[in-house]
Amino acid sequence: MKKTTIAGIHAHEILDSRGMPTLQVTMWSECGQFVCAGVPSGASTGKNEALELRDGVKERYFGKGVLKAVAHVNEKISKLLLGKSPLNQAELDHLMIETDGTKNKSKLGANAILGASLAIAKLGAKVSGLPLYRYLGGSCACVLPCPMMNIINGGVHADSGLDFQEMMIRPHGAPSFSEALRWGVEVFYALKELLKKGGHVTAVGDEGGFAPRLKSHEEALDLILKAIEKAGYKPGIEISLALDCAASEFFNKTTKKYGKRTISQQAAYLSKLCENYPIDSIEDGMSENDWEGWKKLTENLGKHVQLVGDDLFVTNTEFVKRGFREGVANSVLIKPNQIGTLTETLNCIRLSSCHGYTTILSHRSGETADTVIADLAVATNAGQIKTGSLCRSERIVKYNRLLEIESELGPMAKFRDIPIPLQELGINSRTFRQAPSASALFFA
Ligand code: 2PG
Ligand code: MG
Repeated sequence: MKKTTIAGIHAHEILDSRGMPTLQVTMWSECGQFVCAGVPSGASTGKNEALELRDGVKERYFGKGVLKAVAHVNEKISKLLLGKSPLNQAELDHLMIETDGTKNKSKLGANAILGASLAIAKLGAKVSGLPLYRYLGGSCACVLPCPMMNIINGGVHADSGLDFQEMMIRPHGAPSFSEALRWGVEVFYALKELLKKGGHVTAVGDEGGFAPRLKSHEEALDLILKAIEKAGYKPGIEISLALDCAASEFFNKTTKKYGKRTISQQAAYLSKLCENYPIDSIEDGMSENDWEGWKKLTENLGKHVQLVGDDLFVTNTEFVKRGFREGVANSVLIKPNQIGTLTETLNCIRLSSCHGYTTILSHRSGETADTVIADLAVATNAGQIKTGSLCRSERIVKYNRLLEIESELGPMAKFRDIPIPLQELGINSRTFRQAPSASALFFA
């Protein structure tokens, strides 16, 4: 019989896509199978995220070194896992959670625990002779996610001067994932041309989207609409727009204002944007500290626009349950490093789906070459992924992994799981402005 137990674990410090330290965990089985897992890191982090353990030694990487987390993997976590079967994911994750013993994984560090947790899953898949998405999702794991591609970067991810962090395109009308990706690339380059013509810089931000200095969100959205048309696609019908406002970053807790806007003005502003543009998904339109504002936004837009909680929910079932109870948001952004283990990540996806909330697998702004979120999106049939723009290898590597999975699944690969052409529902680009297609796509 093949010897599948965990024979070794080793972590070391690597750099993420911003050149800041993070960790990589290598794990191997008795029968000599090796796997590696890299841990990402956010910039606009939610206050309730599990703790990313940093050394705090000013002389090394401005205090951002992760040698303590590395040592925790190599010592404490290693002791826990050696000799165990990687097939028992939930049990091993639970063991690490118990050993840490804190609510936010601050003792061992969520970065240390997640590195080990992802490595366990990868080793489990390897010793089972299965691709990760199939190992975790079984034979029904076949839905390729619609990519949400962040082609204009703002907020804390760029110096564009825009409050909103991400302006994304969703090529939901494409017949397949690979076509959706091609559409995205064509729009990205059409946008580059338009920016050049308009005398703007075409340098990119942290997630590979352009970061021009623009006067307003509307100017950015107009440019994206033009780029969609220039590339030969129909805004709203074939490609819609999505925002991540990352509003916690510009909400003032004392004055209760979003820049110059009051809470009601912020909700009204987002409604107006949805009337004027084919926007069908808004993430963190309100701050994590403003559940009242979130309620208002959900009442206004929640029936026909996907309202995604990122900082609000931090991939944590405790906060997601509060969302269900209070009727807040209708979608959950899923970032494994916000919660710290694969088991808890999968639980959050399951719980959200059970309550009719959509889920979106997501990268972080500081990424590694790890492609685990691509496999997770297919394993859970989540149907959506957010993994940046159409340049920068740490983003592209996830798209390329999805192309590989699509090709492997062949005719079994599904893309749009709701096969209702929007035209059949009487929705076209003109009526879209009153009746966004999101209702058809997300809530049919
Ligand atoms: C977000 C993410 C990823 P960060 O806010 O959704 O796009 O950014 O990793 O900086 O939190
Ligand atoms: Mg976000």
